[in-house]
Amino acid sequence: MEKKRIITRREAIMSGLAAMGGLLLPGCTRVGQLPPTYGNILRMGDALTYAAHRSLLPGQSLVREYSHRDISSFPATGTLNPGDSSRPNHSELYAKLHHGDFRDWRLSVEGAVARPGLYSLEDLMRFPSKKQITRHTCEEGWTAIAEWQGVTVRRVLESAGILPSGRYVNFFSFDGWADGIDMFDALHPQTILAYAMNGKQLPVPHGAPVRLRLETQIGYKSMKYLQRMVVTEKFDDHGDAGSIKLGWSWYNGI
Ligand SMILES: Nc1nc2c(c(=O)[nH]1)N[C@H]1C(S)=C(S)[C@@H](COP(=O)(O)O)O[C@H]1N2
Ligand SMILES: [Mo]
Repeated sequence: MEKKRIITRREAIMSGLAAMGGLLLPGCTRVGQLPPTYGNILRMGDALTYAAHRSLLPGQSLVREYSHRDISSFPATGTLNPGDSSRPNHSELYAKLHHGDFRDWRLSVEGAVARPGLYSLEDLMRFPSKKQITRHTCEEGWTAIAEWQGVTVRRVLESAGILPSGRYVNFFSFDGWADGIDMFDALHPQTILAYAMNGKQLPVPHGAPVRLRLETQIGYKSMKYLQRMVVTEKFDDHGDAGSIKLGWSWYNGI
């Protein structure tokens, strides 16, 4: 990992801009103000929120950050341990990695990047780290505030070198989830791969060893138990593994 040529900030910004240009340039045949789920009648609401967020809000506006005294209790929901053998589709690999304190865990960064690679927890921790105290909003109606620490997705993508054709960043987890975000949200300064919560190593129920924190969208977009991060040119709803089949919006900005 260390031997890799680190992409310059300028190169990263240029390729990021090229990627965003595909989304945002008016008059471009690639749809700008419509989410990639446009055309699906069940997803009509997405078009409105996506259009509003992508055209009315200033580029990359930050979500509110809180102070330490605002930190609240935080329930863990959904999958609480992908390696739990009582789960129907439990992951033996996850159980093994957990047993080894995640020393052998690697995040695979793939797809439309110049330098695909495997990143250990140590590799991710070697990047500049970012802390943020934010409010999580679950679609079930509860919210909670915690401090998250990690590396920006942007920094990791800079290291891997996003190809100009990359427009989406897709995530895959040990509990079988697959989901994607557009390059605009991926490069957002508060979009991080979090390895710590409230000053401690990320607990297993909250997504150890590394989860996404996507502060610009609703809770289910912050994928826990990350295994792969894949840059693609084309939108993918990930079929049965994706959230759309559950009736959940692909884009759910807050
Ligand atoms: N891999 C994975 N990611 C996930 C989930 C899950 O079950 N599996 N649940 C989602 C939902 S609905 C929410 S609200 C948050 C919950 O995070 P928490 O368990 O840390 O509260 O994670 C999201 N990410
Ligand atoms: Mo949720």
